Amino acid sequence: MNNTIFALATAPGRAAVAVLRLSGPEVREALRQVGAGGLKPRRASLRTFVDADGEALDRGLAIWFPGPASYTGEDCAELHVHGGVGVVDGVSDALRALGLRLAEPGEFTRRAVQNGKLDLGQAEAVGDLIDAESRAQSRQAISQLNGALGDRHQAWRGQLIAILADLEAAVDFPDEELPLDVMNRSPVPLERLLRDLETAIEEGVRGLQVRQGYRVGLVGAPNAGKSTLFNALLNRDAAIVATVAGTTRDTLEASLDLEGYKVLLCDMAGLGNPGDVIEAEGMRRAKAWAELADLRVWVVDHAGTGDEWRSGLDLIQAGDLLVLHKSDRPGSGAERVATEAAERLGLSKVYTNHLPGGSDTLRKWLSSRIPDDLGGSDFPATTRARHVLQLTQAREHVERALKAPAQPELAAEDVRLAMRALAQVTGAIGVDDVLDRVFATFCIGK
Ligand SMILES: Nc1nc2c(ncn2[C@@H]2O[C@H](COP(=O)(O)OP(=O)(O)OP(=O)(O)O)[C@@H](O)[C@H]2O)c(=O)[nH]1
Ligand SMILES: [Mg+2]
Repeated sequence: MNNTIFALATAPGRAAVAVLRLSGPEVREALRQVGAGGLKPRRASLRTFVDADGEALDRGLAIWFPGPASYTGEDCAELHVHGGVGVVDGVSDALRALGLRLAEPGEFTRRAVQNGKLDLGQAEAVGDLIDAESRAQSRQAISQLNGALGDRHQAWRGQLIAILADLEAAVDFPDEELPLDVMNRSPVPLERLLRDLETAIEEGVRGLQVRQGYRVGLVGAPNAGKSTLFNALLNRDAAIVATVAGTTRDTLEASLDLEGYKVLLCDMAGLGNPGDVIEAEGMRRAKAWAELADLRVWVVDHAGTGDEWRSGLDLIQAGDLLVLHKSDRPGSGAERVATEAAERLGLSKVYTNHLPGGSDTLRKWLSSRIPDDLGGSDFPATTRARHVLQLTQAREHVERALKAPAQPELAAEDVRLAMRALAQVTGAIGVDDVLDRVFATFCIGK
């Protein structure tokens, strides 16, 4: 019975209901043994669950999902029991005593992939859906679970098979009477595919931002008010605010939800001349985070004097935001020169302060900018570095294939490699069906 697995599908701990999930060849027999025999497929039935001695463990619902029309493709079942630790342990012990094994992490979904119920992208989407902290994350995962990734790759695969068929024909039957344009017609679909792949790779940036969180870094001089803004955006006292310049040294990350998108906000050390090794390390970390951020909020003291306003300017990029903070105090030369620098770089500008409602302008600006950056008519199907990597490999092969128009055998090899790279995204490896298509579409063979 070792191949039949079970696991608690709900979170452990006290709850109204807990769901135990079972999958494998011995599920039907196990159900019978724990007092849940005679179930109708996919119908919830009330049963008293018992152990091997016939002692009642709980009364709850049992559902039987005979394979292959089940999540894993195998025989599956769910036991809905009362969510007390004692009940869950009792039923788990009874299942273990019958020889069922506790599932490994992700094992149900892995079986679903192995049995062809889900492709790899969909399996990843299941994980993303469970981890989703914002509406955008869950929407993106659902679109992937519905097969966004698989559908697209299926279409590309079809295109590559057709291209390969042309190229194979040119290689294998050079003297036969091929349609004249066969040799010349593959560049057009290959070029179109190349553009599609490039778009998909670019989309990957957005897909990752939605899935992992859009990274916003607060950059500026010590004492500019970064931690004050960090706390205001988070609505809690997360970072220490003090009159001492150089209060924040570590990079502090916290996530917040803006318009349904997950945002990863980072407070960091003020930039300038470090007083000691700790400050120097803090500034090094701050710069590293800011460079990788999707957006830098350049915080400048509205009432600042001297050259402090410049801090962090070298990190700021077009499209970032200038925040003139402490706007409750009279503006100074810093306001003017920072504004000029911002105009040169094409930055937007807002005014904030620590008074109630004083950071609303910043929140509003972010709430419009982030959905603008991440939104679109669809969520991208490219959501992880793994997808981007495979797509980049596929693009390289398509590019190479395009460079070898006079050598169809070389081009064919690159098209095959491109297919392999794409197949790895969805986990559908195997290019043998290409040959079938060659003959089916061309009718050249006998
Ligand atoms: N008048 C005024 N003072 C402010 C405002 N915001 C923050 N301060 C004060 O400015 C000082 C520095 O604020 P912080 O938020 O700690 O500044 P920081 O940029 O995080 O500073 P470091 O962590 O040292 O880099 C504190 O004494 C705050 O009380 C504001 O809008 N107006
Ligand atoms: Mg600080």
